[in-house]
Parts: sequence; structure tokens; C-alpha cells
Amino acid sequence: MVKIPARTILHIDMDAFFAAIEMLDSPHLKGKPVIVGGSGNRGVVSTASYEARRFGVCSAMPIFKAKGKCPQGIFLPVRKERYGEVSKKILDILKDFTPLVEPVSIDEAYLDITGSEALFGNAEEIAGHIKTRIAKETGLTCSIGIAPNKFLAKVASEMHKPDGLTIISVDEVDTFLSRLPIERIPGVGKRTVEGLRHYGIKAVGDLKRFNKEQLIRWFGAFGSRLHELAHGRDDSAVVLEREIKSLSSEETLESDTEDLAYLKHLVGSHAEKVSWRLRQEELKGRTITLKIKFEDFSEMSKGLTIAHSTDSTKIISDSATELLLDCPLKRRVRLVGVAVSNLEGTKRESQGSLFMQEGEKERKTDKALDEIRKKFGGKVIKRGR
Ligand code: TTP
Ligand code: MG
Repeated sequence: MVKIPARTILHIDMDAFFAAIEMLDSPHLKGKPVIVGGSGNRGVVSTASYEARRFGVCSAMPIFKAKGKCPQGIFLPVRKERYGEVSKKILDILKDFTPLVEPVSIDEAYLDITGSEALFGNAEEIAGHIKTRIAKETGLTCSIGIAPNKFLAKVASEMHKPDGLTIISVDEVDTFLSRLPIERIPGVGKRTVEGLRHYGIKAVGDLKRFNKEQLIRWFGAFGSRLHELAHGRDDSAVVLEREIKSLSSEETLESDTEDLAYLKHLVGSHAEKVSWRLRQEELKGRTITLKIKFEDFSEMSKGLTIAHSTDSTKIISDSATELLLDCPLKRRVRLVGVAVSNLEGTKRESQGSLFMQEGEKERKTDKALDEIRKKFGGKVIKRGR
């Protein structure tokens, strides 16, 4: 039998991330029910402090419902740029412990620390160092899970939130899985849980009673994954910094509208935000997508792909506006968003073309505006239209 070398995987997830940063920046909010989310009464909750969670407030809950559950809550808007800044700081700390860091979302990452133990101590000590440095350099707490693979490390990091540290050693895997509810498997939805319960499967370990073929018959391709997880196996590797697949900017409006001039203005302003972020990330994209949600919550996405990838505000704005004008706007609109996908990095010199020369003037304007934004902050300057 081929012996697979044992790995030590660490999963880290920040505690109540957006809310914790708000409390950090405004210390008088500490210990209060802070709820961060979409504008006014119409958006949804991005996250809530642990104090607010006690009232039943959770991510993705409509704001008006959260206000009902927690009227004394302190409701704050999302400050994505600030959270991104902190996220980057944390990522830099993590990279001091191993180059094998896989950021999964704004507040979550996997680290393969198999080779780091000789340098920084055993897994528990490494987790301790990470927690101390994050606390010292950002003022925030995180929860860490350590296990022989990504699946178990992720589940472990959720076990003792907030400020938790959970280690599952190879010998403990079977006992751990025999008690772990199937709902805790990432990616298992309500319907799969119901299906599994129907066969008397409540804990992940219960899945071991069925062979792989049987699980595939019941759950298709996912059955094979379930079989692996039941035995505590997950061979997926820690992948270095994921490629960003798309960038988007959207907003739920204060009140529904069918005013085309206003919608055009909104599309332009979101195109501007997306293109600014593309330039910050040194990316360009070819596919521009417009997303619209109507008053009856129905949704529509339309996209177009241009010949050359771009980060130009004008090109993205013009394309998104074209898509808007193509839209059958028979109902009032409640949400507008612009996304750019099909991305490539711009650090590498791209080939020159006539198109690029034509875009040169726009590029210079964008660059000048970016410089001013950097000096005076994003809010002060808007392109005249
Ligand atoms: P999470 O890690 O899921 O949540 P959290 O960090 O706020 O709380 P926990 O202590 O349970 O980890 O998500 C990280 C951030 O992502 C969160 O602070 C806000 C944002 N987010 C949303 O905007 N919408 C969502 O539906 C979720 C789940 C998160
Ligand atoms: Mg988190």
C-alpha cells in the first residue's frame, strides 16, 4: 500500500469579521449588538456581533427583520475597502508562517504547515503565534482549526468560536466524525440532509455503513465525496492565492424606481467602482455583466464580451449602459449591479494594439482620477457625466 505522507492543515476564520472591525475603529461599540449590512431598511445583514447574534440576528437576514429582533441594535453600513485592508494585513502575517496560504474569502484561509513545524514549533504553538500576532497587529480575534486535511480543519475552526483553537489529531478523526452532525459538512444543503436522515444517517460517521456505490446511487457525484469524508479523507491540496474570477459592485436602492436616467447614473457609478478596483488589483476583464433585481424579487443578468480586456471606466460604463438600454424594464427596479469577469492580470505587459492606443486618453484620465482618489479618499471625486 502506498502511504500518503501525513499533512498538517490549519484553517483560520476571523470572528464576526466586519462587526469586529467596526468595534475596533469605534471602541465605544465594544460589547454592543452591532449589525453590519446593506443600506437602510432594504438590504440584508452581512454580519452581526456575537452580542447581536444572541437576539437571533444572523448573516443574510433582511435588515428590517433584524431591526424587529434587535431594536436596540447599532446598524452600520458595509465598509468593504477598510475590511479589505485588514484582510490583507492578516494575509501578510499568515505568509510569515508558510508560503502555502490559500485565501478562501475575505476572512478565511487554509495554510499547509506540514513543513513549518521545524521552524516555529508544533501545530498548537504555530496557532498560538498566529493568534498573538493577529491580536497585536490588528486588534482582532480569530478561530483556528488544525487537522490532517482541509475538510477536518475547516470543521474544527468552527467548533469553538469565537477565539477558538481546535486540534483534531489522526487518532481522533473517527471519534470526531462519529459525533459530527451531517449538517456541518460544507456544501450539504437542506435537501441532502433530509435525504440522509431518511436513511438514518445523522452523523458523518454513520455514512460508513453504506458503500460508495450506494451513496453514488443516492446522491450522484456528491455521494463519492460523502464516502471519502465519512472516512475522514480529503486529498484536496492547499492552493496558492486563488485567482479572482470576477469583481462586482451592486446596491439595493432606497426605493424601487423605473426612472431610466437615474438607473443610468447608478450603472455608471457602479461601473466606476468596479473599474477602480480592477486597477487597484492590476486586473483587466473582457466580460461585463449587468444585474437587475425587480420589485417582485425576480432577477435578471445580461452580459457582453468585448474584444480586448479592459479596466477603463468609460468602456465598462458604456457597455453596462448598453445592456441596461437593452433590458425590458417593465417593472420597477430594486437592485442594480455591474460585474466584470473573464479577468487577466496586467502586471505582465499586454500586446499593443490600435484599440489600446485609442483607449490611451481614457487610461490617462482614469490614472489621474485614481491619483486624486488616493490623496483625498474615494468619496470626493466622481466623473462628470
Ligand atoms: P463569516 O466568517 O461567515 O462570518 P463572520 O466572520 O462575521 O462571523 P464568524 O465569527 O461566525 O466567522 O463571514 C466573514 C465576513 O463576510 C462577515 O463578517 C461578513 C461577510 N459576509 C457577508 O457579507 N454576507 C454573508 O452572508 C456572510 C455569511 C458573510
Ligand atoms: Mg468569520
